[in-house]
Amino acid sequence: MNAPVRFADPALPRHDWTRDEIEALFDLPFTELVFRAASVHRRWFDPTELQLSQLLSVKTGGCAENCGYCSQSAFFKTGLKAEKLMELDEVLAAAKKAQDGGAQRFCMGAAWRDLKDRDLPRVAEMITGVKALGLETCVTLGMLKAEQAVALKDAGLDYYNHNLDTSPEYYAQVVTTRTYDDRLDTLQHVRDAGISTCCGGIVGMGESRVDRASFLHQLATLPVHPDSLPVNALVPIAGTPLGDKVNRDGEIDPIEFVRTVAVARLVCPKSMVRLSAGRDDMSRETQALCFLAGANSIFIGGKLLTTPLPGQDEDSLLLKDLGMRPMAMGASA
Ligand code: SAM
Ligand code: DTB
Ligand code: SF4
Repeated sequence: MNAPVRFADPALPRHDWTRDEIEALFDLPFTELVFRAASVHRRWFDPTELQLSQLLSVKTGGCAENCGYCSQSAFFKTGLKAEKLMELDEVLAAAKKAQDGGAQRFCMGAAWRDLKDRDLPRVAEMITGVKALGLETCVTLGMLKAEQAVALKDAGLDYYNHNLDTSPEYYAQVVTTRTYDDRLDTLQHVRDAGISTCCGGIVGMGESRVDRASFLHQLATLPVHPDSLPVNALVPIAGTPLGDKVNRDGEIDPIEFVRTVAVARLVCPKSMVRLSAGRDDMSRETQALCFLAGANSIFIGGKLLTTPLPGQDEDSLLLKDLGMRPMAMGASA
């Protein structure tokens, strides 16, 4: 007797995805892709729940990297004023305000190429203080050494954000002051220290669909899938190479953006897929499609690091109209 044919369960996390398989997902009819992503989403999460994070730029501008999308790079004239590392009490006041506004995770970003040991004690105090308020903690500080990651973990760090940003093939069109492997090394240090990873990228930088598939292939074949997976739509910043290019060539099509979210959900089924930068320019309908396609996390609070987000009233109304609510804290898969 022939053995029954068994199909692999599409909701189970896999690390052996091929690029061809991921490109084939992108090429599915839109309705089929979104249906599959929504089906996988509800196997691991309640699809009516959203995780809510809030950002604060604790050290703004003057960055030594040349990321072609970034308002904070010292290489480009974007009109942004560089500021020093914020004081602890200012950060804690901002975190309290974020918590009162409904944030569950507080993410502190610094425009650094890498963390300098001299700045570690103050950043560690910020993490410990924010954690003591009862918030989840996240920082994004550029490249880390292994021992620095351990020190951040000891301070109470829950998540470290470090994005791969795009495909390895398109990377040199985006940044040349660091390599893809530099990024992978920091992610390894973060995992080794027992910190959860937040790792994603940006779409709409002039990359092709093949690049978007290759970028998601990188995430899907990491030793551990990112715990949080931010999908940013480029916020075009005047004065940056990619902002100027996208202003000329046009932005990513919303349908293609939703496809990217859906494929992210399918290849990293247990990750929190975050609808991140670019939400301010998105219609409510596009955001709703993203949630249907498996996005289950957003940034709130009116501002990302240097660019705007929808305000609290607008987001509360969107959640109410969609019948969605904040996820219970610590519910991450
Ligand atoms: N300097 C640190 C680093 O690069 O890892 C942390 C801060 S950096 C601003 C965090 C992430 O924000 C970047 O990796 C990028 O994915 C995203 N980002 C920055 N500027 C953006 C823009 N204009 N549009 C969309 N995403 C952006
Ligand atoms: C991520 O992927 N997106 C966030 C967070 N991680 C640090 C940052 C978005 C920044 C958007 C541009 C700005 O506000 O400067
Ligand atoms: Fe610096 Fe981060 Fe901006 Fe790149 S994305 S220029 S590393 S702040």
